[in-house]
Amino acid sequence: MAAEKRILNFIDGVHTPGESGKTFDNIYPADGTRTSVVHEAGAREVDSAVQAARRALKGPWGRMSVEERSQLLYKVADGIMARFDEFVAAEVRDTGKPVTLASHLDIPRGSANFKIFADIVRSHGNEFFEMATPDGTGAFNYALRRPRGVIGVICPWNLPLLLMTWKVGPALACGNTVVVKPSEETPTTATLLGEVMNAAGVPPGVYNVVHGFGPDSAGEFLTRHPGVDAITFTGETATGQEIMKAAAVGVRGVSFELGGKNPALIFADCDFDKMIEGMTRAVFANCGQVCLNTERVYVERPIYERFLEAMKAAVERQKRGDPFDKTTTQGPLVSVGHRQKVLSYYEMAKAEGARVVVGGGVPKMGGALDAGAWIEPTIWTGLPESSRIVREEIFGPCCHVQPFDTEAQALEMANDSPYGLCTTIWSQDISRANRVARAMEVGITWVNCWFLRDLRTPFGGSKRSGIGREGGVHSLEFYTELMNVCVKL
Ligand code: NAD
Ligand code: 6OD
Repeated sequence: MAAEKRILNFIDGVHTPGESGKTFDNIYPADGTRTSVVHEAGAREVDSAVQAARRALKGPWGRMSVEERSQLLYKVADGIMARFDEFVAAEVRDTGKPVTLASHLDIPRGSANFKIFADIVRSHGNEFFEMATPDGTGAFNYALRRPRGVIGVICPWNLPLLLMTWKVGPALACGNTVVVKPSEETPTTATLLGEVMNAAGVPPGVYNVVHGFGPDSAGEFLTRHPGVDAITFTGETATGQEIMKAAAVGVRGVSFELGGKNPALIFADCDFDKMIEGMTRAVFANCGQVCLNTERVYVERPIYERFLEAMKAAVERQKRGDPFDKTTTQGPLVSVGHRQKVLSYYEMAKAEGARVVVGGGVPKMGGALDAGAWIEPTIWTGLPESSRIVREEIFGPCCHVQPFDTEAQALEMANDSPYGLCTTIWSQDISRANRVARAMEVGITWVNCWFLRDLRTPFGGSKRSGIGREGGVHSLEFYTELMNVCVKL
């Protein structure tokens, strides 16, 4: 019998088990089987990782020029692509997402996240000001960007490699070192990346990975560690609040990408077929487990019934099944535990008297897949805007659809949320689309598209959806500290 796969921590360039010997299971959500055993990091391993990261700051990494660092990051990007199939398979087994999604989105973006920030740090200039002085000789000022130090990177499970490298890419490009805590649900690709870092020649201690959970485990040990200079986190708003308390000790900086309850505004003059194609992705991609997914849909009344029918038909066309099958479009949720949470909202919707347009339950898959975290994509209508279904982030393949009569009414409902991550607007009247986009209280608006990404643009949420913006040169704001040098002539 083949030995069971073990996922180890990656500290100072070495894959290492935790000293406590504690492990936890990594489950394939499509059928509930165990794919590997993960070694949990205790406070000791987290401390070793932070110490290694500190040493690396003072070692060869800290002395490298921007050009040398960038060349290593291009090698890391290439290294991911060289092991593309392994990364894809690992992401599919950890999350249950369809192999086509992992192949077209997660892994290519994992690689691109290193390339783009290596490009940006090579081309980005800093401020320079000349000034007059009373003695007439003059002076000049220039700003230097210096790394912040050791960055704690806490990640979620929905787009594991993509979201982790979205932070590690700029952090390393700016000369920092990192200790990453991947989600306990998806430990594999962060660990594989350790091998890629070593093969690329990234010095030991620059990239470290500790496995475990949040409270009283690796996540909390990392965010409370005084040797961590700043924390970047993607995950739930409630977790962000806890991490912020930890970061307050030592007055450390945070960058947060948090939850959302994203609206779509659909006007009767949209290109209907393109809109349905876009909205099918916006609501159901990754089984509704993208922070940018739409869970509130506002449709102008003349096309409301047509919209419901077309979306129902789109749901019925989805192919649910083996995530490794290239024709599969819907995989399971990430875990049976998460399905429990999503199903509790499905029950709540029924109890509150929602009209279920499609879905609403657990599908019969047949065979081994019945032990997986499968769920039906679901569309509801008929609930008031005050309903918890309309206000709370569910993070599943579902949405509530509300008709509207005027632009002002649509805007009022769309903005009436504690969250402010993103919106998608569908209209062929570009003046109206712009007007509505500017009135939205969110960090990102897509017009006639959804999740179309240019990595140079600012990315992040308003209100309770986040703090700060990452992406392009905006990432430099968080991952570097500016120092002004004033030189009197
Ligand atoms: P989560 O907040 O439960 O967990 C995220 C990470 O935080 C995990 O690694 C977890 O172990 C760790 N963690 C939990 N408690 C902690 C603590 N007290 N201290 C330190 N670490 C702790 O989120 P999740 O369930 O993994 O991901 C789904 C959530 O993430 C959704 O709310 C989604 O909207 C959000 N998300 C937001 C974005 C964005 O860009 N805004 C992107 C992806 C996901
Ligand atoms: O595309 C990105 O850079 C990004 N941060 C996406 C976030 C998706 C949330 O699940």
